[in-house]
Amino acid sequence: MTEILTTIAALQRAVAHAPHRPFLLFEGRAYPYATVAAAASRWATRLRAAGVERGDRVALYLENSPAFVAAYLGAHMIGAIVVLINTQYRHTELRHILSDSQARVIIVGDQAHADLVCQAQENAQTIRADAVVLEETGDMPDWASAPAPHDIALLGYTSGTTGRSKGAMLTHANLMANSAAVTRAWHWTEQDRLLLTLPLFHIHGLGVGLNGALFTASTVDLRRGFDATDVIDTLTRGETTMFFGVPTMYTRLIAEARRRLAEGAPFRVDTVRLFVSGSAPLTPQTFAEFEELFGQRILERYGMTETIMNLTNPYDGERRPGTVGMPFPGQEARIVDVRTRQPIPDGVIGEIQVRGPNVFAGYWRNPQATAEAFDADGWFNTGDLGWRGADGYFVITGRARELIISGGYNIYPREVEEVLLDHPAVAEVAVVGLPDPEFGEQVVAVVVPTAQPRDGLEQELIDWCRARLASYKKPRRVIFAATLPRNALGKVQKHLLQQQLQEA
Ligand code: MLC
Ligand code: AMP
Repeated sequence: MTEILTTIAALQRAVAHAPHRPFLLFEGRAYPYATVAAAASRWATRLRAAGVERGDRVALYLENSPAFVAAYLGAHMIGAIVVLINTQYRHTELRHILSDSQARVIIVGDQAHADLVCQAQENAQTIRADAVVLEETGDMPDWASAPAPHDIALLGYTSGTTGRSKGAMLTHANLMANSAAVTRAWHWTEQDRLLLTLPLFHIHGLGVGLNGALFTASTVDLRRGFDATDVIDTLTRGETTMFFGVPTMYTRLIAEARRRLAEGAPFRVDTVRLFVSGSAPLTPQTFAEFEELFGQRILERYGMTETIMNLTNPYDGERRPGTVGMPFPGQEARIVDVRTRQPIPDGVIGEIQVRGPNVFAGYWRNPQATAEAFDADGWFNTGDLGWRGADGYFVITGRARELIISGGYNIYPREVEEVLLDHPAVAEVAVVGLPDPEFGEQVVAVVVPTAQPRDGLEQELIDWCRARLASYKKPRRVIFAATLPRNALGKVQKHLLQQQLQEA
């Protein structure tokens, strides 16, 4: 069998092999592989007409839908680079991503999103997702302009400590090497049906979920978003074989299962052969409660936008709570000293480094950040801390970079701090993450005000952030303080602040 090295080669294989098999199920309709390929081809034509050429950027600012998938593959059909944008992003994030990626076209779901795009970038060329018909078959896809394996397929914007996110360049070969590894490790076949409620604009939903299905020519039961009632109803109907989610989704499934049990309303999940969790740490408590209620051991894995999937608990062996398992087939991982970046013995905490065909090609238009991310032997510094046990299981213990993960979404304190500093009532600010029972962590802002804080200022600052950034980045609490704890160099000591707030 020839090796599949681009998304379009995977699509072509699926169409040749199983044209009538549903690729997507969405809101009561089935979209077979041949139909999605025909719709992608119409998108390719539409994008060409808009002036998009090979290597140009096409941004998707779209909710989950078959149109998202058709536009994604249509852009790839003509060798364009897809830029992923979270639909919660507002002016600050949009303006940066659109200008940094220099997207030629932005595909939007509705007028409200088109307006947000135009406010962020005056000359943006937007196309509505409904501009292209999805349901028809008929046109034969034009495979002639298909991309090459080392062409860039995606820019996934993700950030470091600067507050400005960077576009991680994932090639087609990266995407498909990752899908090959994931599908092998998790025994994913064309018989599978994945219930996918994760957003397609991040790597968990797209790079693991959608691409894995495309690679195996299997079926995705796609939802607009996550709803615990709908998920348990769907699993009970008995056709789903896999579910992937972030820990917050599992917490909500546990609560929903308890509610049903209390009401004597039965549910079943016996057709599901695999539940996977990732994007944030799954607590051993959630693991145990889920096993007790659903009779299944969640498989936890670890990934990143830059690398897609890195480490996984075994499918057949022991799925050990509190660990993220071992490297996927064909990949490597090791622990190094945070300062010297030299390998250190098992059991000692250091930074996790990874290497393999899944690892991205660098940051878009940012050679300096790219150079800092890799060592001379091609190991990528993940910025995550952990240790490896003698039996090969990795444990993540924390992060070397400042990052808050809330419900599987990343929040960079610096980005929120910059927005708060623009408010006239804020003199100084430090944003930290505190433990949260539902989202894992929550955003808290400690503000030194310019004057005695007036009534209602806390809510005003929260609304200020919500108007400028994705809503999930807004502080859940604002605490006013006279000063911030700083070290001798003047740097805010956030660990002290976190400690004080947790003790308070
Ligand atoms: C939503 N809200 C959140 C939030 N999600 N607040 C904090 N943290 C979150 N994660 C807020 C909204 O801003 C809004 O606030 C309110 O909740 C309702 O929004 P919603 O969209 O209706 O929420 P809901 O559907 O319940 O979302 C919860 C969720 C979602 C868990 C389903 O957060 C989610 O899909 N998370 C997955 C993210 C993901 O895919 N991450 C993978 C990244 S890739 P208001 O005030 O405006 O009403 C990666 C690599 C890897 O990390 O390893 O996978
Ligand atoms: P992103 O930059 O959005 O791709 O998020 C990637 C980050 O999510 C990683 O660097 C980790 O910090 C975190 N992450 C992903 N999976 C896990 C996991 N299973 N356990 C703990 N952290 C995780």
